[in-house]
Amino acid sequence: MTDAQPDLETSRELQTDRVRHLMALLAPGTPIREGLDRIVNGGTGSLIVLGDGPEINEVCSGGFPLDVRLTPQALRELSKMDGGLVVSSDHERIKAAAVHFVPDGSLPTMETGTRHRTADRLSQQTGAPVVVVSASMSVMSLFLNGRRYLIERPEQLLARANQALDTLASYRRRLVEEAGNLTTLEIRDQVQVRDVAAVAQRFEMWRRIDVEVRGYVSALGVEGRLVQLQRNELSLGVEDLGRLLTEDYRPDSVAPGEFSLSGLQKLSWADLLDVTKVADAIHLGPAEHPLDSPIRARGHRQLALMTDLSSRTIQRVINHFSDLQSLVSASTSELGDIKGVGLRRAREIRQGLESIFEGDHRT
Ligand code: 3AT
Ligand code: 3AT
Ligand code: MN
Repeated sequence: MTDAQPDLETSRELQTDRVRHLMALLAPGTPIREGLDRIVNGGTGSLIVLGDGPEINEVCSGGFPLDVRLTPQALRELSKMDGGLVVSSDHERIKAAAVHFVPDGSLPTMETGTRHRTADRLSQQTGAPVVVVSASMSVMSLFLNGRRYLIERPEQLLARANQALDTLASYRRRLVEEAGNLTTLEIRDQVQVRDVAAVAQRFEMWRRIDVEVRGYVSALGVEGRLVQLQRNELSLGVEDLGRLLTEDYRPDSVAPGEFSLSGLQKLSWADLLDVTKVADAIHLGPAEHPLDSPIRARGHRQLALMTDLSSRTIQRVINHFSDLQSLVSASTSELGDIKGVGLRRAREIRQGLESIFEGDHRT
C-alpha cells in the first residue's frame, strides 16, 4: 500500500470511517456494549455477527433461530452456549443463537483460536462486522474486511484521547500564530505564496488530529463528554479560519466554491510538512506561483475579524475592490456608497481597518 495510489487511499479512508461508525455503535452506553462488558466480566466469550440476511444464513449451521430484543442480559445469557450469535444490522434484535459458523476455510487468517479464525473469515466472506469477546484473554475485537480492531476500554481510550487533545491544543496555538503572522504580512502587503501555504499546512495538521479526537469521542460514547467539551473549545473559530483563507486566496481563475483546502487531505504526513507540496496541493503553486511570489488577500478574513458585518455585506464590499490593499485605501464615503453598505457600516469598516493598522489586532 503506497501513498501514491489514490484509490487505495480512498478505500482506506472509507474503511476507517466505517470502523469509526461501528466503534460508536459499540461505545459505552449502548445495550450491545453493556452486554459485551458483562460477557468480559463473566469470563465467558462470544462471537457475534452484526447483520443478518441471506449471505449470513449461508454460513450458519445448527443453532436456534430467535427474534428477541437485544438487551445486555439476553446477550450475556445466550453467549453462554457454544457457538455464536446473529444480531440484526441495526443492533436491535438477536436473530439466532448457538450458531456454528462455517465460512470458507480457504480464506486467509493469522488468528489461532477457532473462534477468532471463524470471525475473521466470516467478516471477509460476508462483509459484515463481527465482534468477538475472547474468553481466554478478556478482550473485545471487531473484525472487518480482513482486519482486526481492538475495542478498547474507556480508560485506555481516555489516556490516548488526552494525549491527542494536548497535541490539538499545541497545533491550535501554532495555527493561531501563523494566522497572526499572515495578518501582519497582509497589513504590510508583503504576503507570499509560502505564507498562505504555511497557514493552510497548520490548518490541515490541526484537522487531522481533530479527526482523531472525534474518533475517540465517538468510541468513548457516554464516557466521552469531557473530551468532547475540550475538543469543541479547541475548534472555536478554526473552521471559519479555513473558510476565510480560501475565500481570501482563491485564484481568480477558479470559481468560488471550487477552491478548498480539502486537497491537503490526500497528502502523506511527510508531504504535508513540505510547504511546496502544500502550495501545490491547493493549486497556489509552484507551477504558476513559485513560493516567494507575492499574493494579495481579498479581505474576507480581516473584515470578518475586525467587524460584525454579515457575510453578505462583506461580499458586497469585496466585490467592489480588487483586494485588501485597495479596500484599505478607500475612504468612508467611498465605502458608504457601496449598495447595501451605508454610512454606519462604512464607519465600522474604517474603524476596523484602522485598528489593525495601529497594530492592535486580534488574530
Ligand atoms: P466441550 O464438551 O465443551 O469440550 P464442545 O463440543 O461443546 O466440547 P466447544 O464448541 O465448546 O465444543 O469447543 C471446545 C474447543 O474445541 C474449542 C476449540 O479449541 C476446539 N474445536 C472445536 N471445533 C474445532 C475444530 N473444527 N477444529 C479444531 N478444534 C476445534
Ligand atoms: P478464546 O480466546 O478462547 O475465547 P479462541 O479463538 O481461542 O477464543 P476457541 O478455539 O477456544 O477460540 O473456541 C472457543 C469457543 O468459540 C468455542 C465455541 O463456542 C466458539 N466457536 C469456535 N468456533 C466457532 C464457530 N465456527 N462457530 C461458532 N462458534 C465457534
Ligand atoms: Mn481458546
